[in-house]
Amino acid sequence: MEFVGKRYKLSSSEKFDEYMKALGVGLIVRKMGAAVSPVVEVTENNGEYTMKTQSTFKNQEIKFKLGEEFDEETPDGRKVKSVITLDGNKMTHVQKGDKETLIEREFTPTEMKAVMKVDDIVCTRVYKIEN
Ligand code: DKA
Repeated sequence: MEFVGKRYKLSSSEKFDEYMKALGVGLIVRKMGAAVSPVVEVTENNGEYTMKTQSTFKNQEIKFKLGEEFDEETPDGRKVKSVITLDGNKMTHVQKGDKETLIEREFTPTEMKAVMKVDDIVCTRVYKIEN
């Protein structure tokens, strides 16, 4: 996969505050979440994927196999059951917890676009490639 090992840094974000609010994230964490530009990197080794999301607020690392449910702790501390699948350069990430969240990430040679949905909120975050 061409996006493996590339670093993508947040460059624009829409409706992220509404998204976090719908997930019950408190004001202070929302302010910190809004202030940082995380860097996302996906690597793969023998079918095991690692996705690292790094920022001065929090570093998160999840490990998963495509289509297999795993336990995830989100950067704001929710414990969810997640499944990630891949179709070409499009990654679909379903998180089941108190609420169900859908995160679709599309990787291209220049950027990664994440569309994050919860309730009727659609948050769009675009990350630009760093290397
Ligand atoms: C990102 O990957 C953001 C990930 C969203 C996490 C949900 C709420 C976090 C609150 C700081 O850029």
